[in-house]
Amino acid sequence: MLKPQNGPTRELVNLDGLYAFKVDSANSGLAEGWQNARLETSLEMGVPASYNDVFADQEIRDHVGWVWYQREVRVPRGWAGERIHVRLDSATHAGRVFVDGALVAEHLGGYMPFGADITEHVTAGGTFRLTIAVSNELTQATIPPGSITVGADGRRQQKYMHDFYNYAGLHRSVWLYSTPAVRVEDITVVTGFEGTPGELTGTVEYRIAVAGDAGADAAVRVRILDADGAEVTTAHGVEGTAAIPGVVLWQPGRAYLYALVAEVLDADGAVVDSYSQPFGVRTVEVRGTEFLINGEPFYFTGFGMHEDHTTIGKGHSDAHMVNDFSLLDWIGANSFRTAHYPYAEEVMDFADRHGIVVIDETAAVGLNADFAGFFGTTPMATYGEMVTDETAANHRQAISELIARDKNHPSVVIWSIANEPKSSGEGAREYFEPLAALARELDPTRPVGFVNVMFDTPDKDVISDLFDVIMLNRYYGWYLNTGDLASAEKALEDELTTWTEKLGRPMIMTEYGADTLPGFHSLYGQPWSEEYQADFLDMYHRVFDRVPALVGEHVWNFADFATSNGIMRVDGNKKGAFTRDRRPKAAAHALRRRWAGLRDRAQR
Ligand code: BDP
Repeated sequence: MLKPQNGPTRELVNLDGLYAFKVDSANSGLAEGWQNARLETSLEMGVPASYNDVFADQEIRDHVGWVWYQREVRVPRGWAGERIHVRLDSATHAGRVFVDGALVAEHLGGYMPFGADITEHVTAGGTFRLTIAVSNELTQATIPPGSITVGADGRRQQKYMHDFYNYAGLHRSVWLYSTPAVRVEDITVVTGFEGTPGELTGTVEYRIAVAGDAGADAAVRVRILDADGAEVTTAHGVEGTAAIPGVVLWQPGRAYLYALVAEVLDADGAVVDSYSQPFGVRTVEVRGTEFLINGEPFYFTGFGMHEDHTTIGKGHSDAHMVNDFSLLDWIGANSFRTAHYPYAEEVMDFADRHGIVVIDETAAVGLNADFAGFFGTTPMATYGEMVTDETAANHRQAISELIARDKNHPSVVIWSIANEPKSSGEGAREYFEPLAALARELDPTRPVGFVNVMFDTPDKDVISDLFDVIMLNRYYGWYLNTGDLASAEKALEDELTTWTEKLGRPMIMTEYGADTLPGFHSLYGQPWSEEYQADFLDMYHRVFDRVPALVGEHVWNFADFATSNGIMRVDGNKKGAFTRDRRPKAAAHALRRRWAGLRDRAQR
């Protein structure tokens, strides 16, 4: 799926900014036809942002159901004869898009782009009323799942089994764009290289999908440009392989991007459409217990993160993004995981440009009824009862859409298809076997994994052999052996040794962390103190350094973040190395020292 772009044959108009905003308190807007007229409201809401924390109004914050956004849009007058499209980079968790009352697009799943060709509904030079209804409901069928209950005051309440606040709204940009009728619809790039260091030749296998009636004489030309925009090679046809002699590899910490310019030509050789797809030449491979990037062992340092900030919630903001990447650089992180959903495409592009390695995760978090006690949800069996065929269908959609969106990002080295699902007991293997196969079929070039929960130790887990890497979230010394780092150290090492013996695959610690109250200090190893967080991480690092199959450490979490209410959380989850407003805790300085020392190990 191509990101809209400006180019010689395409134009792009950004529709971010203030929209009229209305909360559909009775969830009757659709039936009453709110899409057919101006919204009756005095509220305005900024896009992109979560709406929850913007208004000083608990009813808006806690609302379960639809909210409505509306604005007038003028179509550029030069667009006559072009195809005109609307695109939402996301609508969390479900979106319906109306153009002057006509439903043009709908989508389920809160972190993926969608849109529609609206040419038949609009006129170049004219205006139209864009109305977007967004629902934050999570049900048994959605990814992530949830359930809705009704409180004593009659208000609906959203329950879910994941540990981050259910922010909602238009979190990412909205676009209007033009394309020619015959156009480049999709591009897939797979890279490799051969030769000896200093004399490498890159290979670029490409596949281009063309939409519209191109006619028998139409042709596709591919031009590959280097980072300075100089043409390095050309190719012809909708698929093929191009060679880049003297290729510069995309490497962790040393990004280098080429562009593949795909052009559709008419019978006279004139360019009908042109799309420029950035890509990097690199390989990823699992060999034994090693994780290789460009044939070299790679050791992950970094965090599981969240898209989470005060006021804007999960809204994308370029300035906040640059700040987060600056902090990753400051602390010496070479990678992160998009816990627990796909992040904004701007984030993925930034990682590509700056050589940051990414574990890319679907929004399948909380497929685990064993968490009922923790989140106060109804006890039930995970497979067959909580997770249904509909969940599985939406999970397949989530995997397919993620790979379609992110397949060309050199930064992405692993697909994580779920976080902490139940991976033991009846039903787990039946559920995950087809999903692992689907991910591999859609992308045979990247390792596939899921993130294993602490209950499903190697003696219980029944699915990890279906995956290329073992990704573990462990909380010895926090939820288990609380305050007892000596026992935690033994338990952790024993478990990692058992995994190595059982499967002999590379392991990444995708979460380990301790809640920490900034400013709370203790001489006595007390949980929640800044000293305990640093000691806890030190203990894990001692163990990691003794386990050769452990190929990466991602601390939970990069920064403190908002969660739902619960007796385990005080104003959110406090396991950040940074506070929610991005100030370093003592552990951040300790991590910075460790990761500076690991640089050589990470990028040999
Ligand atoms: C893990 C989850 C993560 C939580 C974390 C925690 O993957 O989302 O925030 O634990 O408890 O279970 O802090």
